[in-house]
Amino acid sequence: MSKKSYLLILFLSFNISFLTSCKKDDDSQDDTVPKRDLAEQYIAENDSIIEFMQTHFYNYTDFENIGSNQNPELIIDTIAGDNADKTPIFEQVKSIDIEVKDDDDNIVVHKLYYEVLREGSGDNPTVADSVFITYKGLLFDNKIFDQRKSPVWLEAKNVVRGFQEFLPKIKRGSIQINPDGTYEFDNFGIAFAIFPSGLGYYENGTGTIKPYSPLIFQVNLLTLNRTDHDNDTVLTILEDLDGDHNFDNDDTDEDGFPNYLDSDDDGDEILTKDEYDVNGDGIPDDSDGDGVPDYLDND
Ligand SMILES: [Ca+2]
Ligand SMILES: [Ca+2]
Ligand SMILES: [Ca+2]
Ligand SMILES: [Ca+2]
Repeated sequence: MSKKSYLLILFLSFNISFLTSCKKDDDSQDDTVPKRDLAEQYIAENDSIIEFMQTHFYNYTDFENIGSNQNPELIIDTIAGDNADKTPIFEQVKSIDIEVKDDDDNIVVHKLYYEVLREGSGDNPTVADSVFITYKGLLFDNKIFDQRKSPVWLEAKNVVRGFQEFLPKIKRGSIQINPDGTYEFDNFGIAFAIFPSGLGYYENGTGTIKPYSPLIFQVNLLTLNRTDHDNDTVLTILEDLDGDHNFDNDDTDEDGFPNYLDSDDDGDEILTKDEYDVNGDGIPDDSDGDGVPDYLDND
């Protein structure tokens, strides 16, 4: 693919909003249907995900010993008939635990199941980075609800929680430049994840996704960019001080701008970039030795 067409894709990707977790539009909600309890819904959905994984397999033989420039598509099917001897997904996946808050701020731990299909050759994104990906989204009835075969840039912090938390499990590839100046990505990470609606669209659904639907995604992670949204030299991932992967609830000087969008995080009128790491040793400066780095310390 040429550089020109990648630029076009970059431009088009600004319009991509499907994966974005949008807040609910009150006008479109049916108030007669109360929202389900998150803890109860999670237990029911996790049971159905486990049952699905015990009774289904994926085309794992297509991913054994794949070359660095092959990208098979994930196919999931029922274990039955000719496929009765296939290994169930349940025996192959790993899981991660993700804390989700319900409306009363109670934490309900959600399991996300995933499998890496090709390791990838580079480093991993964080939950704050921009990623250049192709992907496919599937429902349990095998219907594709979204697919990008041409790569798009997405910001991990702007997509649904399960997708955001899954991305750091995948490594990027390398760029191969051809003699004619075109380039392609090689040996990038390929993985899939299955997660409950508490990490997806929950009671809202969207498009062909019904409310309370678990989701399956295959992601090919071509490359990534580290983000520093406010250009204050502190990477966005480091501006999530409480580490909850929500970047909007960290606002040291309480000026209404979360730290990742604030070039003076402690409001002392010294720009963060001028007090974060002045001696350049890679460790945030702490002049008065009180344990609070200068850029977050307004005295
Ligand atoms: Ca920053
Ligand atoms: Ca946070
Ligand atoms: Ca900042
Ligand atoms: Ca400051």
